[in-house]
Amino acid sequence: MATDRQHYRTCNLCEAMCGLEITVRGNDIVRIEGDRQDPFSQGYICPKGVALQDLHTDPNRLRHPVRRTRGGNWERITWEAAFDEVAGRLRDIQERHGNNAVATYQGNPAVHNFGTVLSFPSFVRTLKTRNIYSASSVDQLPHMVAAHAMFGHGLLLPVPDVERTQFFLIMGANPVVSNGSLMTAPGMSRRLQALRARGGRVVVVDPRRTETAELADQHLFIRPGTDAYLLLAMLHVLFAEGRVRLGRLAAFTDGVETLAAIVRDFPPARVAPLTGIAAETIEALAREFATASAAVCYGRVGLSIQTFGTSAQWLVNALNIVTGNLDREGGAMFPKAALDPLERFTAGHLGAWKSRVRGLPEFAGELPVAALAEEILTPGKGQIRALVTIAGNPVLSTPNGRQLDAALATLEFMAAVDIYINETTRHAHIILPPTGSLEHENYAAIFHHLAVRNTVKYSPAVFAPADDTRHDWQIFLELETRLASRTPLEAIRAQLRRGVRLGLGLDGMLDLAFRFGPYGTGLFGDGLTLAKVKAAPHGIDLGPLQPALPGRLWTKNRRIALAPEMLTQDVPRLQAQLQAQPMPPAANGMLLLIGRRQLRSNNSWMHNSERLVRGKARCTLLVHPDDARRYGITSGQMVKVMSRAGEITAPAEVSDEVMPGVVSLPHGWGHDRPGVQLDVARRYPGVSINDITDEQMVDEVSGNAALSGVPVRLAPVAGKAVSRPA
Ligand SMILES: Nc1nc2c(c(=O)[nH]1)N[C@H]1C(S)=C(S)[C@@H](COP(=O)(O)OP(=O)(O)OC[C@H]3O[C@@H](n4cnc5c(=O)[nH]c(N)nc54)[C@H](O)[C@@H]3O)O[C@H]1N2
Ligand SMILES: Nc1nc2c(c(=O)[nH]1)N[C@H]1C(S)=C(S)[C@@H](COP(=O)(O)OP(=O)(O)OC[C@H]3O[C@@H](n4cnc5c(=O)[nH]c(N)nc54)[C@H](O)[C@@H]3O)O[C@H]1N2
Ligand code: SF4
Ligand SMILES: [Mo]
Repeated sequence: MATDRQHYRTCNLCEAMCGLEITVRGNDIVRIEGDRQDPFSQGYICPKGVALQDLHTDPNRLRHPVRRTRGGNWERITWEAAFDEVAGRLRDIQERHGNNAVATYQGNPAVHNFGTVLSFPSFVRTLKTRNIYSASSVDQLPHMVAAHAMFGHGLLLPVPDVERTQFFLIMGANPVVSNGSLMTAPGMSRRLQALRARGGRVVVVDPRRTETAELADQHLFIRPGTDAYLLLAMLHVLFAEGRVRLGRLAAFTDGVETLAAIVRDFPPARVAPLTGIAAETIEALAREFATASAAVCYGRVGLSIQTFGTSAQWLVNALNIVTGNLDREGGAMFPKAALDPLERFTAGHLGAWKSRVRGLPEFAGELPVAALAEEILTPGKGQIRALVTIAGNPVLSTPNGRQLDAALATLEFMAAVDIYINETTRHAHIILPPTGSLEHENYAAIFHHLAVRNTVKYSPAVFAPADDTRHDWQIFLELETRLASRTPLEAIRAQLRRGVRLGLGLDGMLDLAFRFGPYGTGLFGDGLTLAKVKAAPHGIDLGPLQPALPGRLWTKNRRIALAPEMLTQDVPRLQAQLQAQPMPPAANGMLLLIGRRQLRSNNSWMHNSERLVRGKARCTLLVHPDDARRYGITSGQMVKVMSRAGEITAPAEVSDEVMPGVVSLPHGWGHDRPGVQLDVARRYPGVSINDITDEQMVDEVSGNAALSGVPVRLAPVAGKAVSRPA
């Protein structure tokens, strides 16, 4: 009889970094629980962490490379054959059509995998293509553009000091369900309760009365896409009433006068009809924020995936700055991680080149994914002919997924580094599946940098990798080595690089990063090393967040730019929209569609775990009772939802948790496409909201997709859920 062993590691599924205690007997997982000794998560865990065991044993998870046959079946091939064929096909297409004919798309789990974080960038550089895409542009790109413009680095992202704030203004985020984003903070309910228990206040601004709003002191419905106006009006009040106090930030902040002049045009009374929030409420909110002993405004996905995404993120930062709450205890602060991503990744640049067809700007070398389908479908020099997807499912997660789905079918060649044959990877010619997350070591390089407390923790592998499998990073290294070997001399260099990286391994690279990072003392001395981190299996507490400015600023003059031109360029568009109110959709009798994250989903890819999907169908359309009455819709009835891009049919759930004029559908569903090999998910397919989001709707500054606030019409129908292109 094998005995039980306990393994400790950090869950890599979402950003919360929960400590897990995994009990293993032989090769089996007995149970997964929260690790109470983890100094950061203190035992908190959500149902997805428990479902890691289902991923580990999932019979649909690929364990060796497969090639699609002419008949549409999949055959097993060797790793060597797979690497040679993928590299050979990509190189051949680049030789015939130019480097830009090959595109890459990197999805969300890549950021949760240390091996990929380390090795993917150099693989991509080897391709020398401008067609680089990722989930960033359906997510946090506006945060990065704003941070780059204001603080000088796209990754210098302020994090709410939830532990010490006394006023927490949450806009377009639902951390009680999402477990926090660009704010790594496991156990948000407990943290919000603690905040209120110490006399602090929580205010949530959201078109839906969310699970987070239920725990708040106040919830304000806001019309989707109008947050920038609310923030401008709050700033207007602060300037008009002489409440602007930058404190120590004044010594290194430029642009206060410019901002003051901009906000003059946006008094609360003017923006109230547009936002749906009364002028007195806006005034009171601004005053409360300014007079709290420590306050922080935090805006997340709901503020970035909208047409004024970058403006909204800019103004969130601006509100924190002009009230002196940036870089101060209880405000918005900059964590200090043991591995500093700012040193490792580019600070960013915006619009150094544009996408070929629509002219959307690059940021930090990436183009907005809203342009991907048209770049594949539009003939001409630079047309995309081949694609490599890495840990991404853009058919379900990017706007107008139907169009992209059709575009992928036209590619000359597609490869996917992925664990499943899903809605996207079914179009691949070759799939290269990496080891499962319990089969490799990990370090949350990005999320320690976004955490509400400084900690460090290493996650060893729980199981040895199965025979003849490869880790993500090894896959990229093999592809890179082949692609970089165009001449004999290059081949020798590439082999040398490969040798060094294989020799160091992930541990070697991590050890060096710690030694030369903020807590290290180089090769000698008693600073942080990997050995020290490994000796603390539950993690090491490095203390609360500390003020870091102006030293940490990356702007050339080491000053904060409160109103840089990169951001103020959007002000005329904001003014024009205000003139045009009421906004066109409402005038045309249309509703605005928003999303809805759910605790037991993780974007599109964890619906193959029975324990996460069983029970009542979750892919429902929330409709306010007033709208339901108007359209003759009752709960449970099928409703056709139509947009410019297409139409889908989903069951209605009539509820006043959404504001009138707004409907909500979760994303990441729609698993019934032909060829998808997800046996459980296919039984709970749902429909994909992104079949009707619109790739033409973007935040104009960054090109980020505006997935929220899509104008739609409704029609009650008989029958079951279906999805159809327009
Ligand atoms: N309408 C709407 N759309 C949205 C959003 C929204 O709120 N509303 N949210 C957006 C956001 S924030 C994001 S981040 C995107 C996510 O968009 P994507 O990243 O494109 O989608 P995911 O569903 O996360 O897909 C993850 C893929 O990675 C694979 N995978 C899982 N683990 C591993 C691994 O260890 N290695 C490899 N190589 N592959 C792995 C899975 O099989 C799956 O194919 O969706 C966006 N789309
Ligand atoms: N369980 C679970 N957890 C997850 C994920 C998941 O899919 N499932 N995904 C992970 C990922 S990739 C990310 S990026 C994070 C995202 O983390 P969050 O940003 O917390 O994600 P959401 O729950 O989508 O919260 C967005 C909120 O914005 C609201 N909203 C929509 N439009 C607007 C608007 O115009 N204005 C305002 N003010 N609000 C608006 C929505 O109603 C919603 O409540 O979650 C991560 N965690
Ligand atoms: S909250 Fe996120 S990190 Fe924590 S257990 Fe759930 S999925 Fe894992
Ligand atoms: Mo995301």
